[in-house]
Amino acid sequence: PEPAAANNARSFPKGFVWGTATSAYQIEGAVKEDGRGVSIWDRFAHTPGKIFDGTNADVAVDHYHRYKEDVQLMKAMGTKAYRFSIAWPRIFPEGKGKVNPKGLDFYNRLVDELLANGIEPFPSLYHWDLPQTLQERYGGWESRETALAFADYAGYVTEKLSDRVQRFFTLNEIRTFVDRGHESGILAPGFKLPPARLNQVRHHAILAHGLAVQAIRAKARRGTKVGPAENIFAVVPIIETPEHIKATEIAMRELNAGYLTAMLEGRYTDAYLKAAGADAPKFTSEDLKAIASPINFVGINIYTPDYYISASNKPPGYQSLPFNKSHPRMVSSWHRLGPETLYWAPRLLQKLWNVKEIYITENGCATSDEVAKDGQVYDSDRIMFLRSYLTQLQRATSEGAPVRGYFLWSLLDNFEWVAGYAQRFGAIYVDYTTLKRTPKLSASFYREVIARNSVV
Ligand code: PNW
Repeated sequence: PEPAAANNARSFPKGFVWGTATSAYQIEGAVKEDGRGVSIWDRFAHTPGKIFDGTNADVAVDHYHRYKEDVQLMKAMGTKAYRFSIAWPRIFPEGKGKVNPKGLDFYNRLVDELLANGIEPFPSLYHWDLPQTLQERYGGWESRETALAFADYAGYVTEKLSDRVQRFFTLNEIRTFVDRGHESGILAPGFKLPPARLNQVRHHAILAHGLAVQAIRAKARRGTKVGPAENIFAVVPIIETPEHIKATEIAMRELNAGYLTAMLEGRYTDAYLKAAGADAPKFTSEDLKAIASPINFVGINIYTPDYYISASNKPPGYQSLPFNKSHPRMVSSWHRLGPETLYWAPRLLQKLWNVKEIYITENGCATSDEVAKDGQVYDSDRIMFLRSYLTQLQRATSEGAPVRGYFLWSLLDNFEWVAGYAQRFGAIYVDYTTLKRTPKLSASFYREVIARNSVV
């Protein structure tokens, strides 16, 4: 990448892609329209007791009908890119078999609207809304059938959109939907599986990624680019000395062993297999080859840090640190402040696996936003959050880390999964009664960052 402009030490490389991100179930609503099938999230959100505020996303922020207005809001912020997800059950209402052309029509309209407004579409093919039929018929991600069905769906969608869309993400945050959906059970489908079955779910999810990459190569227009969007463990050496950095490198590889490490190396690490023992996933060497199908870029969602120090005297050579009780956090209880994550994640991807194209596919925070008497939303803490994280990202790019773009999570306040509508991640405030959109102060901040291509 080109180094930062010499005249501004806080600049990003020329052509840096600034965008916002959302996902289908969190914003679209219209869950029964135009032939959309049911997803595991419809089922989960309608199960009493699962969602903190008892809500669901039947309407969400009605993006399905308001997408033109939303594209204008993106444009007003000056964003050049938009990461959204395609709802699998809109395209294949039962996950496979009969296709629903009206479902695809919506994404055709959205893509055209984005392009007409100078915004590059970056779709994800899966953001957790598995067709319910696949859950019932095959046991969802417990079955290889789901991975195979995903690849077929991925091939179909990319064949239709790749005349206008250059880059696709496969699955969003495999770690989150595997572990939180199948181990703690706080996300859909809400299971608490024993280790052997959990490891098999994880294996099928990364296999789905790999098979989808192959299907996209076979079906999409030549030159279509593809990669994952993973919630990696964002490890950080708490003290930046060679000793602690070395330990953090080992931690990066091992913690992500079931996800990115397998995708990038085509193998499970010895430590991963040893720790799993008799519960290790069942797989073939063909599976591993598919999982490691060559990708064009790596997307990473970065929110919260994991701090490490060296423990060179005892294996595995690293030690994770607990958070001090007073360590600042954002509204989400899991969300600790750790801006250095946006420096270290790209540096480690480059160092360990020689990754040549990186996108920050999500970064942002929930804050306790309210509309003030003058009609404005003064989210000063979101600005503080973004400035501190972006400063570290700029540090990475100025040292040559190949980060090509950044997607702020999220464009709009939306359905925050198990938290319902109680946590607001948007740069744009949504009144959930009127669905009126109001750009927050952070939207103005972000507009200035984009206009100057520099931390401001
Ligand atoms: C991501 N964690 O989820 C998802 O991709 C989004 O759909 C979601 O709205 C956003 O981040 C905010 O939560 C995460 O515990 C959930 O570290 C949990 C964690 C990280 C990301």
